[in-house]
Amino acid sequence: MRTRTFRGESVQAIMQQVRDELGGQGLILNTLRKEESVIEIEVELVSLDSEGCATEAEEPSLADIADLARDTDAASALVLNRVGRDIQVICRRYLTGGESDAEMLAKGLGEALSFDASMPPKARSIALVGPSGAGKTTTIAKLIAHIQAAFDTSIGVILADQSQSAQEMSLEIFAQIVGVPAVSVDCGLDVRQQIPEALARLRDCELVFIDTPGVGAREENRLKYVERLLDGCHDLETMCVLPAPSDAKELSSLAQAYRRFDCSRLIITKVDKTGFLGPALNEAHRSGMPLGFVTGGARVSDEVEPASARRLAWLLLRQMH
Ligand SMILES: Nc1nc2c(ncn2[C@@H]2O[C@H](COP(=O)(O)OP(=O)(O)O)[C@@H](O)[C@H]2O)c(=O)[nH]1
Ligand SMILES: [Mg+2]
Repeated sequence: MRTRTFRGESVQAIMQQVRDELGGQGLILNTLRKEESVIEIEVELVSLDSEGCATEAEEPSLADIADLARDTDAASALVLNRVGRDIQVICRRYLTGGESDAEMLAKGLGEALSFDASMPPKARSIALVGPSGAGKTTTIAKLIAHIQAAFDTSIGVILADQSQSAQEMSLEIFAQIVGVPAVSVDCGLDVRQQIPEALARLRDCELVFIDTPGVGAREENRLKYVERLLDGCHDLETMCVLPAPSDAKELSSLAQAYRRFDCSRLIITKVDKTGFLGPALNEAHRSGMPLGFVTGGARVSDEVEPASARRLAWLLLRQMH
């Protein structure tokens, strides 16, 4: 992938540079606020890619993967080693005699887990909650990009995480580039009023994403703060964001601590970074939370895709090779 980084003082000035130099062909990959008056935008050079660079190999079909898996009895090993006992028991019904079959594994996962990737959702506002660094902000940007490309839905964002560093994606800048109104909430005293007021300001938007501050499982004060923040908000769906590369105990304490948020779906991030999806799937199974999306990649143009049993079977079997 050919990329280029542009720097400037304002989004308008940088986007003008992008238009002048790339003829409007750039795809936004990342947006950072380096300093108060320095904005950095990373852009993929789309036109160069399509002419000169090899495109990524197409994803093999489930049948191809099953063939590969059969040789090494991969699915059985996977079921034994990478997912928890409860899921194993269900998958074993389908993977009889140690036979490795991706379709059968997908059937097992389909029974062990539930899925809900409906988007746009039924609720008007969606808050993503999760630990710092889980990928909440990046996932919101990815979802916005996908929804804008597919639907005619007017989107807004509420920026409730004030602790962004110069290395982290700035959702404020991204929103400005893609024409999405953004309202920052001030972590003042009257925390319960903040989101309803921001939602009122975004009353013309059909769908509003809320980017919340990261909270660890043992950070009781921060957990209470986010709880209060979302408390007065009606017509809200909360999604729990858990990074796949985490240990099972940590995921379990996070899921437990987040019960107070009444999350209706789970997003598993960073599946590109780990060979072990098992702990995250175990948590989905244990909590009974439907899986919404899985993400793979640090940039906005990287994957956020609907979670499905077939896709998870593919991801799990891919990790065997
Ligand atoms: N490899 C990989 N990195 C990701 C993914 N999602 C986010 N990141 C990176 O993880 C870091 C934290 O992401 P961010 O969205 O700021 O997390 P937040 O603190 O939960 O908002 C950033 O460097 C992101 O680029 C993903 O799916 N895969
Ligand atoms: Mg964030």
